[in-house]
This record gives sequence, structure tokens and C-alpha cells, in this order.
Amino acid sequence: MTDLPISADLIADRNHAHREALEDDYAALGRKLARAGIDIDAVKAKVAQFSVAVPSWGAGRGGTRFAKFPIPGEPTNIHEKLEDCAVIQQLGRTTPRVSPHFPWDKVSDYKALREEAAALGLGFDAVNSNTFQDQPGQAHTYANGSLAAQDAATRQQAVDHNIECIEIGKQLGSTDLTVWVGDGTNFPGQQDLGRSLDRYLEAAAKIYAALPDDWRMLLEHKMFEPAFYSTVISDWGSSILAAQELGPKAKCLVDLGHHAPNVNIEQIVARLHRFGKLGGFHFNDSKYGDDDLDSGAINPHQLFLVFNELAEAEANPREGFNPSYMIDQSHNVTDPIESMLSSAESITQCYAKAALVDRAALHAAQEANDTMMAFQALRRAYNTDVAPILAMARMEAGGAIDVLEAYRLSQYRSRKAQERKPVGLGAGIV
Ligand code: RM4
Ligand code: MN
Ligand code: MN
Repeated sequence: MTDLPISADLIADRNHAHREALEDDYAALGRKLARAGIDIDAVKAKVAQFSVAVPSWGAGRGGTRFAKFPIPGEPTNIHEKLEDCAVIQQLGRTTPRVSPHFPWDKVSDYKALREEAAALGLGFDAVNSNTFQDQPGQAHTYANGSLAAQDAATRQQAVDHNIECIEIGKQLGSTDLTVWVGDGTNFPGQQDLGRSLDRYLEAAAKIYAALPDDWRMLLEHKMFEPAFYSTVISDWGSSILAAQELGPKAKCLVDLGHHAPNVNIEQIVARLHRFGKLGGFHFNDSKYGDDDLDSGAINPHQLFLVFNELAEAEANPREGFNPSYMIDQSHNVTDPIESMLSSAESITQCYAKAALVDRAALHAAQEANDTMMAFQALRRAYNTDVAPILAMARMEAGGAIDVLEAYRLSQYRSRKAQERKPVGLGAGIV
């Protein structure tokens, strides 16, 4: 039994109004692609099976350390967040799973939560642990670190929390644990850079030992914030070394905002895959650092190049290719539902464009050292407007051709503003 939040009649009415124009655009694009030997329906079929998870913590308005500006009707608990994620999936059809964060999404009955999600057409993706904040009543503070803390009892508390997340995840149907820690330093000399990594590895091994056979532990690196001089898992190098030390179920997770400025992220993707350690992504965009802006809003070309490497990896799976895709954004000035609808579309567009790359032409040009034609193979795909393919796949799956129009017409947010309690002021996400 599903109980979806947006009226199916509204979606059908609007799709009826847009259908003829879409069929026109789809046919024109189909003819253009056919001239290049590409079957548009085959690309549409690929797009239809593509999915990316949405973060439960992205459903509410985010903020900065300066302020947060809530909007009426935003969710304040996991039940309301699930309902909002169901809107995104119902209209967009590419986000069937939610990635929960604990303890933010803690409930007393996870079996019931899983059923609640299923009734909304949703499942669960990776569970995320949180040892970067103290919680009320917590025995040991994370002020000096968690998995890498000097204090053994603090490290054990962080390990226990991660193991609890695995237990919760089992009940929710997850098979990945994402571990990002805020551990690091703000001053040179504050901690021994070598010994803090040793402590991290020893604690992470205890979590690893608790992973079920079919689970993965996704290590997420981040160069700075909240620590501004050093972080314990600062870059993809530290991440892959830790993953190699832990074992085959440990993989690296690439958050697009967690690198040094101007780093070649697509090359990192290729490297991690080369060594069988590419575990997943947190998609977002950034101008300066971990800005958590909407995917594709700042640098859509980089996003395309990342997907181009993913397409290469898929064609050449080496030690398996099964990265988990998630959005990880902070929606500070938009309605989070609108941002995630738009972001999921940007991500899927880059996936579709990467699928259009003429790989034979690209590889031949690479072999012949024909730089310009190699570049043009990518350029042709990047310059193709794939919007009709996505819209057609969405419509056929029951979603809306124009997702933002349908969302606004539904007046979902203003309806929720009548029902939901207002969010308190204050900074930060949850
Ligand atoms: C971090 C990192 C983690 C996310 C938290 C909320 O910067 O991206 O993935 O769980 O933010
Ligand atoms: Mn992240
Ligand atoms: Mn981040």
C-alpha cells in the first residue's frame, strides 16, 4: 500500500499538457543521436535505471555557523523528512532511497520506520554515523576527537555508536556504513599527526570487525572543517591507505566538496577505481570549500567529467564496480525539495551525457595521440541537451515532466506549514 503525498491527477494533468512538446523534442533528439549511431531508447533505458539517494539531513533548511533561516513547513523529524523525500521521488523518479544520519534520525522502532518509508515508495541507503557532535547525556565529549581521540573511553564510545548504526542499518535494509569524523587539529603541535592516525585505524578496525559480510564501510575524507589545521582522514591518499589497511569491505567515499581547491576529482575517481576502492559519492557543488551547494550549480562540467570516469570504470570493472551515489547538500536559501529535484536532475543529466560519449572514438583518438579529437569526443556528449531523455524516462515511470511546476502547483509546502510545528532558530544542519 502506498500513500504518496502529491495528487496523481495533478501530475497526469500537467503531463498531458506537456506531452506533445516532449514527444516532439524527444523525436528530434532521437534523430540527431541516430545520425551518430546512438539509439535514444537505449540511453533512456539506462537513465531509467539510474538512481541517487537523498540525505535525510538535506530535507530541512541548512545554514552556516552564522545563521539558519528556516522556512514554514520544513520537516523537524525523520517522519516528516521521509514524507518530503517521497515528494522528490514521486515527481523526479530518480531518488528511491534515503540515507539516514544517527542520532539525528533516531526512533524507537526501526521496523516500523522501514514500513513507513516503503509505504511512501522509499527504501534506505547508507547509514551515517555522527561522532562530530556531542549529544545530550553523552558520557565522553568529542571535543578532542572521536575515533582518533587520545582518550580510550572516548574512542570506545565512538566505536560503539558506529556499531549501533550498523545494527540500525540492518533493520532498515542498508548495506553501507558511511564514516566521516570531525577529528583533527586547529594548531600545529596540537596532536601527533602519526599517532592520531594510528588511533583512528585501531578504532576503525573494531567497527570493521562488526560489519556483516555483505556490508561496506565507506570512509569519507575531508580536508578541513571543523578542524582547520589538520584532519585525520584529510584526503583520498589517507582514505585509500586506511581502506587498504582495514580490508576489502572498506572503500573510499568521495564527497565532491571535500578536496583542496582545484583538485582534479575525476582523476581521483579513476585512481580509486584502479585499486578497487571506489565506494561511493556525496554529490554537491562548491566554489570555495565544502560549500554544499546544489549539484551542477557551479561546475557542471566537472560533474560530467566525474561521470565520464564512472562510465569508463563501469566498462572496465576490475575488482567490481558498485559505487553508492548520494546527494549531500545544505540548502540554505532554497526550498530543499526544489533543490533536490533540481540536483537529482543535474546529476542524472551528467550520467546520461557520459553514456553518450563515443568511447570507441575517444579511445582511438587517445591511442593516436589525437588530442583535439579525444577532447571533441567528450565535448560532443557534454554539449548535447539530454533533458528530453530524462523527462521521457520520468514520465514513463509516473513522475512529472516538469518537476518544479508540479511541485509548486501542489502547494505541498504551504500545506505542510499548516500542519508542522515551526523550526527553532539557531545555526547548523540536522
Ligand atoms: C560533513 C560530511 C558528511 C555529512 C556531514 C553532515 O561535511 O559531508 O558526509 O554527514 O557533513
Ligand atoms: Mn558528505
Ligand atoms: Mn561535507
